[in-house]
Amino acid sequence: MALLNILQYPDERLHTVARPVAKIDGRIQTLVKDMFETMYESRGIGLAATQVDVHESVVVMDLTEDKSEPRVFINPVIIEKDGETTYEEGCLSVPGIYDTVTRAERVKVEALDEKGEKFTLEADGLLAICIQHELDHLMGKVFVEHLSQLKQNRIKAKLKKRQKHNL
Ligand code: QAP
Ligand code: CO
Repeated sequence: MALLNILQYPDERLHTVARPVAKIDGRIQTLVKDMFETMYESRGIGLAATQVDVHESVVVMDLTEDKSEPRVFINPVIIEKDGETTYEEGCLSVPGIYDTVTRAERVKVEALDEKGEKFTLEADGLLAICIQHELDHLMGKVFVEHLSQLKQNRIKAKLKKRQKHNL
């Protein structure tokens, strides 16, 4: 087991588009384990491989308080979406920043699990929001990019300043 380093916005590597996983082997299973460990340690509910500088299509998620519902999405694709909802989102790559994002209310996602089994999931509520947030990461998009340019510039300046002070 290992804790992975989480890239912090505005790191340009967060804009890398992930490639599909060709084969679910020991390397991917280790990546999944390490991503869960890293997410739980940081008290997150979702983490995309992009955020730990691995540019392959892997997401882990657990919306529970007691780590009882770990979910793995490999090569996920949203095949249906409808409705509209807003939520005050945050992100482990944008620590301490929360703002309102509008997304689809319901999504249907197709993906592989950690054993390579294909599954389809219909989600709403926080799960649907989390799926869309994490799939954005795989496409190189961070939630702040849903906000106005003014807000993005303010967030960038704030995080750069914070990162400079931590040198
Ligand atoms: C994405 O976000 C998400 O700023 C997952 O200091 C967010 O796990 C999906 C976190 C909202 C749906 C709704 C953020 C932890 C965790 C922080 C996270 C922080 C500590 C964010
Ligand atoms: Co995020």
